[in-house]
Amino acid sequence: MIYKRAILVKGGCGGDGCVSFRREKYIPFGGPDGGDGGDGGRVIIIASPNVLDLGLMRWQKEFVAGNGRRGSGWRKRGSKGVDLAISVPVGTVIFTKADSGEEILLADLSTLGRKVLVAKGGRGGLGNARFATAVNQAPEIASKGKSGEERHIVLELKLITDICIVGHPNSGKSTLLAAISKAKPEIADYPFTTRQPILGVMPDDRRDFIVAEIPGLVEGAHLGKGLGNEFLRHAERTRLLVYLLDGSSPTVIDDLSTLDKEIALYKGLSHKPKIVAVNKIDLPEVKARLTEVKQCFAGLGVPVFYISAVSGHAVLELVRKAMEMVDQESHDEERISQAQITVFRPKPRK
Ligand SMILES: Nc1nc2c(ncn2[C@@H]2O[C@H](COP(=O)(O)OP(=O)(O)OP(=O)(O)O)[C@@H](O)[C@H]2O)c(=O)[nH]1
Ligand SMILES: [Mg+2]
Repeated sequence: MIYKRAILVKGGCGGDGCVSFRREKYIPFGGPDGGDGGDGGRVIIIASPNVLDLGLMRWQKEFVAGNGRRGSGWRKRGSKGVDLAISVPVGTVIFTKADSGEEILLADLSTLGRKVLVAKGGRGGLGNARFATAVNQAPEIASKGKSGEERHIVLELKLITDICIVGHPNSGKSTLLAAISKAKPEIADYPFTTRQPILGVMPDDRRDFIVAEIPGLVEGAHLGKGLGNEFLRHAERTRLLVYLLDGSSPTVIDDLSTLDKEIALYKGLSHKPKIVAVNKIDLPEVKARLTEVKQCFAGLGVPVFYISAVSGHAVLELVRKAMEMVDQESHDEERISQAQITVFRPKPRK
């Protein structure tokens, strides 16, 4: 899957204006009748449900809209250039590149059907009919169509999810995802089985919850170690993080602080609501250490669950709490977005 691509978008060129004079039987000196050129087409990017990644941009780097047609006699305007609509997945963020190389946010296509104009078409040129004046009644000039806007843009896909499961490699993220959703990820007893983010749908009476698993994080992930760094961007737009710890790891208590440190060091993730889940408690060695682990995690200040993704122990409780926290978070988001809407009311007339 492709999550980031830089492309060039170009609006179509405007068609040229036309130089033409009316010539008909019994109408001598019919006057200038050259029509204007048509405007160039625009490049639009649209969030579509049928596209899963930015794979279209793997080979194609330039996206050019259609050119406007030339004007013609009888004051006929050239036809407009055909607009080019590029479909991208919901959750694509678009940046433009400044001359300094800095990326400036242009649009965030976070809802289905949202679209943004990224390159305008050039204006069509004027035909000679437009240049006629009282002094110059037979102008032999027309203007050329303008070239379309040209822009280097960067598209970045950031998945929009309700719950994101993060954890060290082999902690059981895929097993938990398979247990709580309809996803069927690959599960194996070696690290980095999952190399791409995986989405699952968790059905509920009220609505479906989207759950994601991102590849395992290792120490230094925020600096690019392992696979995690590239995929942490998908955790940026989740409502809840589930820290999944491998209960059978001898360093399970330190694992939590390593994981939390990596998450905190990645921009914009430290404030996210979170749940800690210690997995694999069906194993005898984990059961033996459970009291000690519980004591260490008692004062964390976040909900902690002791689960077994394989046997399903306490998974339902974890899911219920997760749904409750996601609902709370979406209510908060709604309140904030409503508070940001300014309503302008006209003053009553005297
Ligand atoms: N006993 C026990 N084994 C588990 C449990 N959950 C996962 N496992 C095992 O742990 C191993 C790793 O599980 P995965 O679900 O692939 O772990 P992951 O975190 O997705 O691993 P990566 O994708 O490689 O990072 C598999 O052999 C699972 O069967 C559990 O609750 N109990
Ligand atoms: Mg996995």
